[in-house]
Amino acid sequence: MDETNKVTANYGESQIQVLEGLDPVRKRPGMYIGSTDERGLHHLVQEIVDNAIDEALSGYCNTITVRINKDGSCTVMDNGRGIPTAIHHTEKISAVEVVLTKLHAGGKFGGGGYKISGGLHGVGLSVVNALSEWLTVEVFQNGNHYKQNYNRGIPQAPLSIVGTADFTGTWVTFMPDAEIFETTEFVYDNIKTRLRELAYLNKGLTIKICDEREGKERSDTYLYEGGIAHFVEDLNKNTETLLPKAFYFDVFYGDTEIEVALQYNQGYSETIYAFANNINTEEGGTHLDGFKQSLTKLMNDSGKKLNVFKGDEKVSGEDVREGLTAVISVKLTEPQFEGQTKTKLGNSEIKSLVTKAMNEYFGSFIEENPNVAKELLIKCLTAQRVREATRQARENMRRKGALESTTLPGKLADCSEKNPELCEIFLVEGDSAGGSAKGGRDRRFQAILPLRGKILNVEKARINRVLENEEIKAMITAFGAGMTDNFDITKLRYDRIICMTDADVDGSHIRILLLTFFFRFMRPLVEQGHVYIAQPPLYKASKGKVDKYLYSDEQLAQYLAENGKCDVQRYKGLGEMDPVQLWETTMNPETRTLLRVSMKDAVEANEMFTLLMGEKPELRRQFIEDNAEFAKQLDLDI
Ligand code: 1YM
Repeated sequence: MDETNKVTANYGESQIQVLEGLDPVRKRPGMYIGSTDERGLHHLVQEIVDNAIDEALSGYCNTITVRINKDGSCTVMDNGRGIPTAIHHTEKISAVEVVLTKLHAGGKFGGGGYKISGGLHGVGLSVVNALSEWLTVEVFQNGNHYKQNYNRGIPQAPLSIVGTADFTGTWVTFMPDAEIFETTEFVYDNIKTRLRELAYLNKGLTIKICDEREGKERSDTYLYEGGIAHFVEDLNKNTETLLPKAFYFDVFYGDTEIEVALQYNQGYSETIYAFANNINTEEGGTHLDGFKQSLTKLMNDSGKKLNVFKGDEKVSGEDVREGLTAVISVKLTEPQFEGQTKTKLGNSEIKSLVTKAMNEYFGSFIEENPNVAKELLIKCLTAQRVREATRQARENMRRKGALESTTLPGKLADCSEKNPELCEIFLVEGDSAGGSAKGGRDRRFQAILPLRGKILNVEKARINRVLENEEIKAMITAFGAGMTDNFDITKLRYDRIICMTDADVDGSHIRILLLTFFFRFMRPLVEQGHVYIAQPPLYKASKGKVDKYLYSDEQLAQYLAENGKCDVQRYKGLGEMDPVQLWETTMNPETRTLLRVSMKDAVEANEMFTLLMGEKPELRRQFIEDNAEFAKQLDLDI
């Protein structure tokens, strides 16, 4: 068998190398699917979808459907060749049963094909089977409809023919085992996000998802003929772009496929996603390195050639990537994943292949479109000048001791505890609330940083203005972990960063400005769950000597219904509460409620921030009209 041949004809059942049974999976599910929480549960769907994607990548399948059934089970269907049904020569059972009941270490069933969509290298189906209360596999092949049922990985009968079929494909239906999983309830949006990403990454493949659970009925279909070019245009859809369409190429070097899509927008942030075999390589790797290096080199060469750069003027990688949105996707037969989370591509040959492809395609693009090239080069030069000015501003600040000094900002009331894991910092809106918070806090572990007025909207500002902003400078020094590329979470001085703003429109606005700043400049803070939102009460109801704090209109209505006449005071701002009240209602860890800000999906978060905080007010207005309910929750200031 030719290991490097993408489409392996006649691979089939005889190639399967059998190893062990499924006991280890049920004994240690975490080893196979990471965890048994909601994340692990959705991993099951992913594993089966990965098998179907492999079949699509081999060129035999163009539609994949995921259905959440009425009874809470999940069905994954593809229209590929169907898992081989013939009897395996040594095991004396059908290949289907081998695939569903035997674990296989390492590469997928003896190699061949791309087998690339990640996952567990083909052990996925058997792992899902082992962790399902019941599972049904159906194969449509040779004009027959085959079916087999399993309970907790154990076949209830051999694979048998139950009818005829005039199409081919594989259907797997499974009910996750409640003995194994903390929750067995599938979350539609969770599955949907990944399926949409897979549709972008596999152009021409139709991926459908539907929910048939009572009261939750909905469905979505994804098909992107433009693949990652469409992805990039969607990422940029809330921005002003330089060119109406993304630049895109797709090339094969032997069995290795390289796809790049890019498009510049008028913003200042850099959004690059790199994938290897459909896996989001969050830690980067050789494909990303190759892309970045060749982009910088091509721009510099072109700047010289077109006489846009004077003398020995040069731009840096950062200058070239300001306002860039790009997706790099490579597919290869033997991916090597490295790094802490195994999301860094290690194959060294990929770097030179990406460079070669970029030179060939992006090189020709800028040669053939000198006017576009000039516009890009001028943008890079502007970025460079601003960066230079910023560097000087930073240098001046450093000399003045503002940025990296250990001198904490004057208005910070720090805590006495020095172990960051025990410490928290409240970012408080306004000086009067700051005063109450300073008075009410437990000074051993709670620090207070009052923020004056609105902080800068970093989505619309260049980095030099961001660095000049007093409130932002104060946060950077107080947190102690730097920002952007220099952000080092291990230096963080507080485990919890708590935004404590008024329960009104201004308060919500300040909160979203803070979140935008964290997302763009200190993203690990958000990713690793260090950011929280305090929940101050909206009302105080007093009856006789008893005060009751109420945190929503619903709570107030209920309280009033249960207690006849009482005095209701509406808190307009945190500043109206005295220190004791603020401690009791909002700051005391024993009694308070904090909302933790999480970021499940960076793509969606990016979309939200560009939309809500970016350059196109008309989109924002439209979004708010379309999402009146949601906007009410966010209390957006329109
Ligand atoms: C809903 C899940 O598993 N589809 C699927 C799986 C296989 C094939 C086709 C397939 C692969 C090959 C040859 C091959 C698998 N086959 C095997 C094995 N969908 C889903 N569709 N013929 C059919 O890889 O050469 C494992 S997975 F090993 F039996 F060939």
